[in-house]
Amino acid sequence: MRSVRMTVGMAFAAALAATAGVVGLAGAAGDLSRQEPIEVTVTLGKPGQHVFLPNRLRFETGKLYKLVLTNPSKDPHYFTSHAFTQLIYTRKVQVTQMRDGKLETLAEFKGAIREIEVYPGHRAEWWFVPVATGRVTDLECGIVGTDGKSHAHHGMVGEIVIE
Ligand SMILES: [Cu+2]
Repeated sequence: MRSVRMTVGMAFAAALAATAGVVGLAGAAGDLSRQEPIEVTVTLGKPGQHVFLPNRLRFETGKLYKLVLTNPSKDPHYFTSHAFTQLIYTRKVQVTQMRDGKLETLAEFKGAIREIEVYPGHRAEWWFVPVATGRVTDLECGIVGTDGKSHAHHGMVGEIVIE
């Protein structure tokens, strides 16, 4: 008679598989876009200056981020980085505003997003999960001012690192 020997590791794996019902699900993290978001705020422009504040952003794959884009300046500004959009999964974009001391949502957009323009005095929230690592340097605002030069030319550029 051939004896069946089960190691502790095998027993643990079998128990996990029994709990999960399906072996392949034992280590799955579930819906990554449904976790509590990590809030990151980027200010677009400040009086007399076309800049992203901060202009170096860092994210990690697998985490849900709520990137809040606020524009306190008197000009509209873009948050544009095509390379960045290739490294993330967008859950939604929301247009929000403060009313009577409460943040209310005016609109919500779902699907792939390529760039966001925020008008003076307003804000938008970009909810996404980075899915690939990389360093991109094409973050810029392409709006052209009355001087015929783009905001990017005046320094409204930035870098995004996903680790
Ligand atoms: Cu701009």
